[in-house]
Amino acid sequence: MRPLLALVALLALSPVPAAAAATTPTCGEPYRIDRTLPDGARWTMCWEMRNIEGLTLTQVAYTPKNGRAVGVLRSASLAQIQVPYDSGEPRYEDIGALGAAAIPLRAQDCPGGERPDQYVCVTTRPRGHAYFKDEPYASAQGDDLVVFSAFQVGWYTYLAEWAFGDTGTITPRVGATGSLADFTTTPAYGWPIGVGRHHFEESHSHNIFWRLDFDIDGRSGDRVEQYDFSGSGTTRRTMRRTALTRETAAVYRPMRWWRVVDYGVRNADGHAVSWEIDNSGSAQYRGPASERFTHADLYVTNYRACERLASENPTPRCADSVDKYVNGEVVRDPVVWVNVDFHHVVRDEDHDPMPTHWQGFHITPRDVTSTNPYR
Ligand SMILES: [Cu+2]
Repeated sequence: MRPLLALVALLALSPVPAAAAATTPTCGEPYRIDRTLPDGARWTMCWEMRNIEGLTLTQVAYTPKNGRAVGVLRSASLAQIQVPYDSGEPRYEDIGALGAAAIPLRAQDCPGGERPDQYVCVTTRPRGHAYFKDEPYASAQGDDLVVFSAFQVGWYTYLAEWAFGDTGTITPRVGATGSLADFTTTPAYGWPIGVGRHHFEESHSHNIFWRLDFDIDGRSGDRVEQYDFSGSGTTRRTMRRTALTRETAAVYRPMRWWRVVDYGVRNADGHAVSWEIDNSGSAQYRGPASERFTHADLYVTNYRACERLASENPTPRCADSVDKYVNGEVVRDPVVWVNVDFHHVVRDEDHDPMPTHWQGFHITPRDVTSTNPYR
């Protein structure tokens, strides 16, 4: 091998490059979050309260215990909350000015944490067993860094939460609480609450979209892949990888997942660093033809600054919804849009104040470290 090629090969196989400069957040106080969890893993990022998207996290980087920092997301935010009622009307699109709807948090709303301003909570929360085995005995507890804000939208309070695990997991979720909209309907479209069968509350969906601009150690080299495992009803399962090289509207199926991978960034085993996306927790709401943005569970688009929301996109000279962002472009800098839907069939328990119902998805590191990240 010629020296230059040898050097290139060596670089390609080296562990996550020492991109310390690229993974140090450029924001100052109070917008900077830098938290080392009890086991030694570290997350750094910046937060901002955008007028449209509300809580937005940028420059998100993960440093495994005893490892090097790796950039994960350039930005992450909510991209729409659509609330269509089962009778067909109304059909709310709740994101438009989420930043103005932020609710001030009291100390008790941010247990054990800090409020860098009155609308944001940064705290650490136990996650249960990180691992546990008997022979030889080994056991540890895991923790998450949690960043969240609350928003008042009509009757509902939405809790927008991001949990960053010491194992590198990212769990975005939204809780809906507050008060029911109190739409009385016919038995066909609702559920009786109150005494007897006189008052039917209308069923509805909360269709939530997240926008994730992945940048695995910088903008270049990120690819999105879809994995499927065929063989239902047979003894064998075979893996099929589909590279999503062009913009895509993808539908969830059992045993299907996606990952964002950068083949130019490798762990100590020489495996490409990637983050896997599991969107198996959705009710998969599909609206009418006029709401095509609800017709897929995960969209991959090439980065465009003006593409901010999944529907009712507010930016001039830009398409209106995520289904239209998908127009055959080659994906060089992927943005992933995740759609998770919850069908809320109201219960007696939902009387005011309504208990929180949660929906979200999981992002899991795949080959970011070459071994158990706790080691
Ligand atoms: Cu609801």
